Amino acid sequence: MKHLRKEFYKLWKKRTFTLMKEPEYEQIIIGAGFAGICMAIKLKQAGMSNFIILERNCNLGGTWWDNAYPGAACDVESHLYSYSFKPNAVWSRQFSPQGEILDYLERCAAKYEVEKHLHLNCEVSQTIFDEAAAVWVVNTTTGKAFSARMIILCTGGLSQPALPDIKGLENFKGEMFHTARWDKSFDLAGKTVAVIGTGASAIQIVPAIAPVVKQLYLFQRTPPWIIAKDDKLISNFRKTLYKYLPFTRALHRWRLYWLHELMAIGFVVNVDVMKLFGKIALRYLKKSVKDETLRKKLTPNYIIGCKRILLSNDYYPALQRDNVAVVTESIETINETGVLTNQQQYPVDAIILATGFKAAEGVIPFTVKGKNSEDLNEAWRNGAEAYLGTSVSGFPNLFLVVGPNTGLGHSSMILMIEAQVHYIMECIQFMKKRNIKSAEVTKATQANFNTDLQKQLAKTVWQSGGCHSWYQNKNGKNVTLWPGFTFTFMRRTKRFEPGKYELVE
Ligand code: N01
Repeated sequence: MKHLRKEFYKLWKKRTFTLMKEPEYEQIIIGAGFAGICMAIKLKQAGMSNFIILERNCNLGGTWWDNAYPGAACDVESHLYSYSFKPNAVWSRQFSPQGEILDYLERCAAKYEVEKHLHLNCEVSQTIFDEAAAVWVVNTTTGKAFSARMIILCTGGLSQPALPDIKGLENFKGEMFHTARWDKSFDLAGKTVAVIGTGASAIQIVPAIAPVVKQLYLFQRTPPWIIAKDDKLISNFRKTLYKYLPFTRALHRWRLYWLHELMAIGFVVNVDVMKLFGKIALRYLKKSVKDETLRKKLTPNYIIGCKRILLSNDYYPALQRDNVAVVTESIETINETGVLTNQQQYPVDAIILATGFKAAEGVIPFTVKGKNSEDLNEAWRNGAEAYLGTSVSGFPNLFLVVGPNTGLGHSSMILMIEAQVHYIMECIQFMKKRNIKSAEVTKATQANFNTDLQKQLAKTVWQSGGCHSWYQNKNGKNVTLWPGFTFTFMRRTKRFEPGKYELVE
C-alpha cells in the first residue's frame, strides 16, 4: 500500500497519466506563430481565457522567429500579409523584412494580452486523447504535462527543416546549418560557401551574403521561375494617409486581395493562363542575364506555378557576380572538406542547406494519439487528410490551423488562418451552448471532402505542370494546397456544421 501511494505521488508530480476527469484548461494551443496567436486573440475576444499556448522556441513568432537568415522577407505584400482585425498603417515596405513582421506579431500578442498564456521553451512530446473523459493530455519534453478539453495544433506546415538525402552530410568538418536554423554566431565574411537549393529561402540568402563571402557555389537541382518583385519603401505620405484615413488602407488591401485572387485562375481554373506569367518571367530572365550559358541553366523546364513562383530583383544580379557560380552538376556526396559532384570536388568552409521543409510527410512533430490510440502521423502515412484542413476523423476535439490542403500558391496565408480560426471558434461556441463534451468529424464527411478536393487538384498546375514539389508527398499526392479561391474557403468555413460531426454530450 505504501509502495502504491509512493508510485501515485510520483505520477502526480509528473502528471503524465490520463486519469483526470476534468481538464485543467478548455483549450491548449500548440505553436505561437501567426496561427497560434490568431487563435489566442479570437478566444480572448470571445471572453474565453482558460487556455494556454505551448511554444517550443524561446519566443513567439513561429516561422518568423525560425527564419532569421540574412535577406529574409515576406513574398506577399505586408498590407495583405497581416491580420484583417489588426491593420498596421506603418509597414515600411511593400514586402516587409522578417524583423518587422516578427515585431508586428509581438505587438499583436501584447495588445490582446496573449503573452500571459504563453509557455515558452515548452516542446510537446505527445498528446493523448482520454476517450472516457473526453480530455486531451499533453506531455512536454520539460516533464510538465497539461490537460484540456480541446487541442488546437498550430504547428505550421513549414516548421520542420528537411535535410537533403545526400550521402556523407555528417562527415563535413566545416560549418553547416539549415536556413531555418541560421547560425548567427558564424561569420561568413571571407569564407567559401556552398548553398544547396534554389527555393524561396535561397533566392533571398544568396543576394544577401554574396557581397561578403569570398566565393559562393550555388548548387541548383531545378531552376525556379522568378518574377521581378514590385518592392519599394512606402512613403511617409502614404503611411499618414493609411493612419488617419483608414479606408485608404482598407482600399489598398482590398485591391491587393483581388489582384491575388485573379492569379488563382491560372493556378486552379485554367492552366493555360500560366503561359502569360511564363512569358513575363522569361522576358525578365532574358533582360537580367546576358550570358547565354548561364541563362540556359536558369531556364525552368516545367510550367510556371508548378513550384512556388519566386519574386526577386537581386537574385539574377547576384548570380552574375565574379565570386558566385551556379553549379548544376549532380551532388554525389558531402565529404570532410566540401561537396563532391559527378565532375569535381568543391572545397568549402560552410554549407548552407536551403533544402526546404517536411511539408508533406510526418508533418506533426510529435505523437498524437486519438480514439483507440490511433496515431495521427500513422493515419496520414499515405497522405495527410482532414475536413476543411481543420478536423480529423478519429481525433475528437482536435483542430488544426494550417492543416492539410490549406496552403496557398497565390495569396496570403493569413486569410486561410483567419478563416480556420473563425470555423474553430464557431465550433467552440456551439459546443459551449449545447454543453457538448466532444465533437468529431464523421469518416464519411472527411472522405467525401477529400475525394472532391483531389478531383479539383488534378486540374491544377501543381499536379499537371511537370514538376515534383514540396506540395506533394512521395506518391505525388498534393496534401498541402487549397485548390481554389480564398473566398471559397472562407465561405465553406463560415459556419460550423454540426450535422457533419459526431457529438457527445
Ligand atoms: O524550400 P524549397 P525553401 N540535392 O522546398 C533543393 C516558404 N518561404 O525553404 O527543386 C540538391 O522551396 C530543391 O531542389 P528541387 C515558401 O512557401 C517563403 O526555399 O527539389 N538540392 C529546392 O531547390 C516556400 O515555397 C519565403 O529539385 C536539393 C530547394 O532545395 C517554402 O517556404 C521565404 C536537395 C528547396 O526549396 C519553402 O522554401 C522562404 C538535394 N538532395 C520560404 N533536396 C518568403 O515569404 C532539396 N533540394 C519569401
